[in-house]
Amino acid sequence: MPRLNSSLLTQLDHVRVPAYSRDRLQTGMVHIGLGAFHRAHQAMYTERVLDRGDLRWGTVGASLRTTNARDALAPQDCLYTVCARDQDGFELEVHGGLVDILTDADALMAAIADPQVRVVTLTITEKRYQDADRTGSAAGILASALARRMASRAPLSILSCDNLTGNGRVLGESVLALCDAPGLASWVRDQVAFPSSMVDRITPRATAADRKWLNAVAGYTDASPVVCETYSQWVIEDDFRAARPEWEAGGALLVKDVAPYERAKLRLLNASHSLLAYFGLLKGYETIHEAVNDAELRAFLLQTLDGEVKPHLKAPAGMDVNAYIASILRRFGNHAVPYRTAQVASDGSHKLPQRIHPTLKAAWAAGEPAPCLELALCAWLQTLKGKAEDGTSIAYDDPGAEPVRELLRTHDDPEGLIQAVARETALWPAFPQDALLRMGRAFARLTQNGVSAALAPLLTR
Ligand code: CS2
Repeated sequence: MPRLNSSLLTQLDHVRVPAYSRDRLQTGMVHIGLGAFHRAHQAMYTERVLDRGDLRWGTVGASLRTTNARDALAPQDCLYTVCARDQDGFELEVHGGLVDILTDADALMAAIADPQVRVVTLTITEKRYQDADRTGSAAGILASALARRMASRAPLSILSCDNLTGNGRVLGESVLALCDAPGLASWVRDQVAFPSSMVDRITPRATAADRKWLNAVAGYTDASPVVCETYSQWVIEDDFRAARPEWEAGGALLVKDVAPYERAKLRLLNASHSLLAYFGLLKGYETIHEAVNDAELRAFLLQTLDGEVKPHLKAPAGMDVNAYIASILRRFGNHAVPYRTAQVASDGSHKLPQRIHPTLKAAWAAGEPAPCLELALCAWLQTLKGKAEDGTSIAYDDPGAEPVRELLRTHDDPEGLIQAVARETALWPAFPQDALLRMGRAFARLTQNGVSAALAPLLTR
């Protein structure tokens, strides 16, 4: 079976291929973090711009942690297949906008310093935003690259595409904190924009089964296809210093303030994902679609959103929150794109502060208890013990949760553990004492009697 590469493009049936000539692409963008999500999302919007003939926006991708992306994609001329699937079928598309893949920091800095590049986008995951290491972190690399770029005086826009409240502002602050070369900070403030954006497309890590499936339906091999849902949304703060691709061509929304969109997505969609992941793992579910179809978990989720999240959410003007919630449930039920509970659960120590803590803080500030979300934090703790209710093991990555794992080893008593996590780790915001007492009791019920017993007293319908 042939392998995907440039010469195959003219022979593909039922696969959308670039409508433009790749040899004429210029390099106008750099992307840091060449994972599946970028390729399913921002790259798709860029593809629509290229299709319309604006060929300034070829992308150089950087993947510094491993050479996996380069090893898989370079032999395919940087081409890859996006497989969008849902219950009704699938659509295949080969993207052509990626022109090169860099794996070392120096080459990446040189690319960012190139005045022809006008936009840098990032998908580096939540936890990398706390990383302030001068040489290894994204913020450090950006600061050094900007120091080189300043010589050319070419303005730049740096666009964060991670699930973080105020992602652009957070990134801009960490970059500026490292801009200590003479004159650099003030140049960056004037000439470099850090717009925020809200990104949304469910894109699980592709598996060997996905690669086999693609071989069977398309008749060629692709070492690194992307599997995602058909739905996609991108809301971008319209604050650029230099030219940018007209991503509106792919349906992106450019707005003055993305905060309401980010909030709604993080507190409704991502919070729901995390909640289903932790309770789902405890109940032995491997995927989100199984968890969302569990009657008890679904009822609990709806009640959490209706009773605890919605009342404290300032949604974007004109958004129908109930319809949005219904669409989340539908999307999560898409078994054509199985999303592993363990993947969503990973890095909870960085995700939950974006997804759940803001609602908890708002509820407590209003003097209202939020027992469902409090129990969700307990479920997270319980999964860190590594055992599902049926005794099988739970394993996922979350290095940031190490302080909690440490406390779990030394505290047997559930109420004492809740107090210790609140007191001794920096992972939770300042919880009011009554919330901690309530969580202690809820955690005791969860650990001693299981998920159903812990949910039952909270379910009102
Ligand atoms: C998920 C997100 O893995 C996770 O934590 O909640 O990646 C989610 O699929 C995306 O934000 C959807 O846009």
